[in-house]
Amino acid sequence: MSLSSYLKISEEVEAALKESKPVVALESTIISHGMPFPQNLETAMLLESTVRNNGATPATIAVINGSIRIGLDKKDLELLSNSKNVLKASTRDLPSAVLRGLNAATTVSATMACAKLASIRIFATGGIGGVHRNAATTFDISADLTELSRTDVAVVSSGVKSILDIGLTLEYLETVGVPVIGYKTDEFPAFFTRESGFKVDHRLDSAEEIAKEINIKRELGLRGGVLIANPIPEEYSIDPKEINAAIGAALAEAEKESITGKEVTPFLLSKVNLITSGKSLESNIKLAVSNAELASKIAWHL
Ligand code: PSU
Ligand code: MN
Repeated sequence: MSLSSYLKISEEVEAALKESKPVVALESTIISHGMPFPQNLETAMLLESTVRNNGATPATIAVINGSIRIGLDKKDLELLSNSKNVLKASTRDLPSAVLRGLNAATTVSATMACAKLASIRIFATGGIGGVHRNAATTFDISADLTELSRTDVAVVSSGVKSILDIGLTLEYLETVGVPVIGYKTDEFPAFFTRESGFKVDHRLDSAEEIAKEINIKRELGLRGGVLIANPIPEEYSIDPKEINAAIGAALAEAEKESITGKEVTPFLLSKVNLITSGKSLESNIKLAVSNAELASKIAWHL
């Protein structure tokens, strides 16, 4: 079977790719496992319109009935946002989701892998997965990092949540050769807050410069992605004390309930949202929009 029998690219995305117009990939786990309904559906549509308003074509990626879809319609987004039977698929789950004809939302890792198949070079999300705080004993390191080490797709995120060990995540990215660029910042952001206490590898102040670096990396034949860290807009950032208390409580609950494996991240996200009475969700939406905007601007120069 050829690749095209597994991969279905929407007409809109196909046309943009053919004409070498800017295309921005968007993930779907943020919809199915990252946010509650109906805000997840609203956000999925808002991210797509943000990309369009910035002159690029959105390509939300998921597996629908076993077919890898690049560019979804409203019905697909609805299914992902309110069906209980959507698998959370990281890269390793793609072959089985296709084989079994499943509906699966793609994480950052799987979205990168699928974007690559469609020759899409940039992708916007909220936050990526990383090294979990207790990774020394659990070995819980997100497949997002391994995918960044081998797949040539640039990812715009607002850093990582401090549900993770931010320092270890950055060490890991250095080890596997992933450049970490701070957009208008010297500090790696911690998702809800603009600061984390950790520096980025280097800082660039324009979308055009970022695109240049991505292009240079590609022209040098270096494998793997580039991580662009875009801090949450100041007005939506959350007081570090408040958010860290919520994260601490969520981590304690996960431990008490012995949550492991791929359930860990969705569990923590929903607990933090619950504890902050939706405040974290509001920030999450705003930063994702800001990332979609920046990714679109970078896409223009790739
Ligand atoms: N972090 C967030 N929001 C999310 C995710 C992570 O702040 O929605 C999702 C992304 O899809 C990411 C995935 O790729 O969780 C990572 O899951 P894990 O930690 O199981 O690798
Ligand atoms: Mn994990």
